[in-house]
Amino acid sequence: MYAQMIKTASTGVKSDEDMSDLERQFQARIDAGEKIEPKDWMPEDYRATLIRQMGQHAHSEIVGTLPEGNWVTRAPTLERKAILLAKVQDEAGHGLYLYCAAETLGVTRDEITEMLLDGRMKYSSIFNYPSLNWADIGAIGWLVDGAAIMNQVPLQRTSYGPYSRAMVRICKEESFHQRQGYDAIRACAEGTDAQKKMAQDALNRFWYPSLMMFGPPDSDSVHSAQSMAWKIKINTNDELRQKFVDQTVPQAEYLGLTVPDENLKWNDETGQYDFSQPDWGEFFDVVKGNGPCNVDRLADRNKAWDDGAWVRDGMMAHARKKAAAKIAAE
Ligand code: BYC
Repeated sequence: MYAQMIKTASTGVKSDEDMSDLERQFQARIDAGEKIEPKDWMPEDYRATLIRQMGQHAHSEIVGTLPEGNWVTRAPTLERKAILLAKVQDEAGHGLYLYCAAETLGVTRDEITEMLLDGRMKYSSIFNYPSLNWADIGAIGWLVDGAAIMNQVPLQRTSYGPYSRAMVRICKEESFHQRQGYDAIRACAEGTDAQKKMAQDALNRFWYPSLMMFGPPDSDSVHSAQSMAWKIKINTNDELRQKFVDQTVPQAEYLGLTVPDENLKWNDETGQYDFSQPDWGEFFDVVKGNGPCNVDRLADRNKAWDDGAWVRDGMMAHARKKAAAKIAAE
């Protein structure tokens, strides 16, 4: 079961005195803005943090294909179907780059996949919500990919070289995804009354889960301080959530849709929107495995893994045969 518990916010950042010489040299490289490469020395906690975050990120891309894949056969036009299919393929590709990047840290793709399948590793909470109608596909592209870009653009500057380079390509594709989502929901919002209602309903259901994608409030974020000291993370969860709200509210206004938050208000003093926090109780519950789709998502991924076993076995057997033939020829 998907039930890894959230730790309490107690993790501090290692002070200079507590570091070994190697750790101090490592921190100096980070502070100087150098990239860390796979063969460089790194603290074990840095490696573990990256495997956790990159693995979780890769799993999110793969699990994220499920709510969208659900609508490929029911897209309203051939053009929308072709676009959605290409987008879903891109997301699967992002998962693959990230698995490859994670493998440079000494973990295999099979190992981290198994950790997803038996619930030891997480994926983004957002994908435990269902996609109920076509406007949800617009909302996912607009809001979910919009939140993803907000989080991922700074990750292009993350300190681990392979992760940073993977993010450059991923961000280019995500920005196309966000636009296709906005265009799909715009078509609904400008359509018949029924279509407009569908677009509003999608915004109502996806708004707060999208805000949750940035992680718990900074006061409850266990990893932020150390991850930011290591430049694995560049911004805090709350900073990115605020930027997302500031960027998205005018987009909703342009569509003629209402963000489902009575407290949403422009604040002249801060130059930002004031907004309501999501229900953090719901977030922690979803992350523990109790969201509307957790069981289905993991069942789908487990089935895909089991159904694909013969392909993996066949490819391994072929690779062994080729290697043996090469040795025999030498
Ligand atoms: N869902 O200390 P914190 C996509 C966990 S893919 C579930 O703040 P951190 C897309 C967190 O793991 C989007 N769990 O953590 C794909 C930790 O638990 P553990 C995925 C969450 O790592 C297809 C605990 O809560 N993007 O966009 O410093 C189609 C405490 O949190 C969530 C990435 O993965 C969550 N939302 O910060 C469309 C980006 N939030 O591990 C779109 C890379 C927190 O100790 N990841 N938790 O058991 C990150 O930037 C960071 O990992 C996070 C969390 C900001 C997500």
